[in-house]
Amino acid sequence: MTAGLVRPGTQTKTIMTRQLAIALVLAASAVADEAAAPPNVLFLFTDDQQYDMVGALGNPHIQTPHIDRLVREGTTFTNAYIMGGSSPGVCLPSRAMLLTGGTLWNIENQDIWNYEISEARKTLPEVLRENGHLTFVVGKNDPGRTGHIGRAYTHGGRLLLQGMSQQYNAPLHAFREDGDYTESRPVRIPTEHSAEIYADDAIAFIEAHAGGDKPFYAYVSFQTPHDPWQAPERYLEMYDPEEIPLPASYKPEHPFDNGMLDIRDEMLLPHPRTEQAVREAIAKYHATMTHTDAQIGRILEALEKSGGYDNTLIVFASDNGMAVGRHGLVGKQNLYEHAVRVPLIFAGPGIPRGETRDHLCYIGGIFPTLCDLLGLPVPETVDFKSLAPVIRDTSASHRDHLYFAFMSWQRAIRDDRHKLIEYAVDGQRHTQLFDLSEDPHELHNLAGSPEHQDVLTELRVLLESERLRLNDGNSTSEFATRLGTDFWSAYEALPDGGP
Ligand SMILES: [Ca+2]
Repeated sequence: MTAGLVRPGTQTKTIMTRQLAIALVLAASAVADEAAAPPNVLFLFTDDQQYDMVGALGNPHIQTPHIDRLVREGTTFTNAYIMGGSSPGVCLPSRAMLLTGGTLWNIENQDIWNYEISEARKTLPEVLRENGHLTFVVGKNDPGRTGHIGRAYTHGGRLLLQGMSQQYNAPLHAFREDGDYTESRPVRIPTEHSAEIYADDAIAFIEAHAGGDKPFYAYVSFQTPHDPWQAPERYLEMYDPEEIPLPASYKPEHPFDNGMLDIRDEMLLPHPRTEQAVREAIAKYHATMTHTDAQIGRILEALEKSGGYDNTLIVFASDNGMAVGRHGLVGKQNLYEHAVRVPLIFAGPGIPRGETRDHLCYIGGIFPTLCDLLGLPVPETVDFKSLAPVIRDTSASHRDHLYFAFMSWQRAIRDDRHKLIEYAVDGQRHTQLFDLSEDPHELHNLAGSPEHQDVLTELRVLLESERLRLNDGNSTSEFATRLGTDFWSAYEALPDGGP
């Protein structure tokens, strides 16, 4: 093309042609630089969103148009889980696993009242900051201790430095560049909803930095749809309790003591859980989710207007699920699918569009996955496996099974078909065995079925080997070790209680 512009014998035109050629080379190298520019990362994280609370994943009873867009534009993991919880506030260990990439037994300082992320493990935002990203945080920070915020983030919006609050009038702290929150006092705005505040601050950050020299990592951590289920009236009006179908696993009460029947979450609905109370709760829960989805829509729109959308990796996930009437429970202090299974979507450069993956995985894998996608080395302290090979090639393998634990009362394991849950509570053992391929809502306990005894035995052997491999009851954390030894000593001392 440049050669075609040269007209021999014309000095001026030759100079002009040279200038044009140089300009073209510069333009081409600018394009090359742009193509090679590391992508931004936008991490949208919700609180207590059930895995099936996404319209595009086959749930016609909830409206999530903006998360649906991410499903259409990205790759969705349909069997993504957390490992369980070491406290009734499952958010804490879930987020500590996410931020550090450590398993439930390798996150330290787990005491719920003194919870802090250890400096021994670099967090995902710390790694990105060290590699040239601007790092931004807004919303719920849980663990509430703030040491890791100072280490990890260059920028921030308003922060909730506790596990939960009212959605309006939330006690929010201004981000501090020095990372020192000892003198920080929260500010409350009675008329503004937390999700709108977090979206406002995320949008302001994106508008200020999307066109800058450095790529950004923006972590938008909503405190919704966690209760209290509050949203503007027009969202509440979208869901008529009379039209909400009861969950397939609805029960008025849980059939036995799982160790957590008296916890705060379980008091959100009356005993027995009436059909009407469950329908009303789900209506408000869904309204809160749809309102949060609308805030996600605002953030995505701002990213598009900034010109940064096409060069931004977007991750969407939640920290744990909820029961809200399933199995007679309300909270997340259990190992049923509705508690430990969560939505997980990746979208953006290099991510297949409109695809799903059914590989068994943990959301703790987000950390090494983002490192892989950004071409950064994964710290040795990260326990979870990267999902990048599976994102690129659906025939790649990931895990054969997943192990779950809840405090000192429940342990579980699932493979690609069956799930075993073992309980040892107050001198009683209970065993549940579900065939998830035929019974995804965990309705039919097969633990007493003669033809399933081989499967039961196999899963118990696997549970024991994973217990040892993961150091459940024998970890570096005194707190986690105690939870493990308490469960396993009770379990082994008690006779098999059957289903
Ligand atoms: Ca949560």
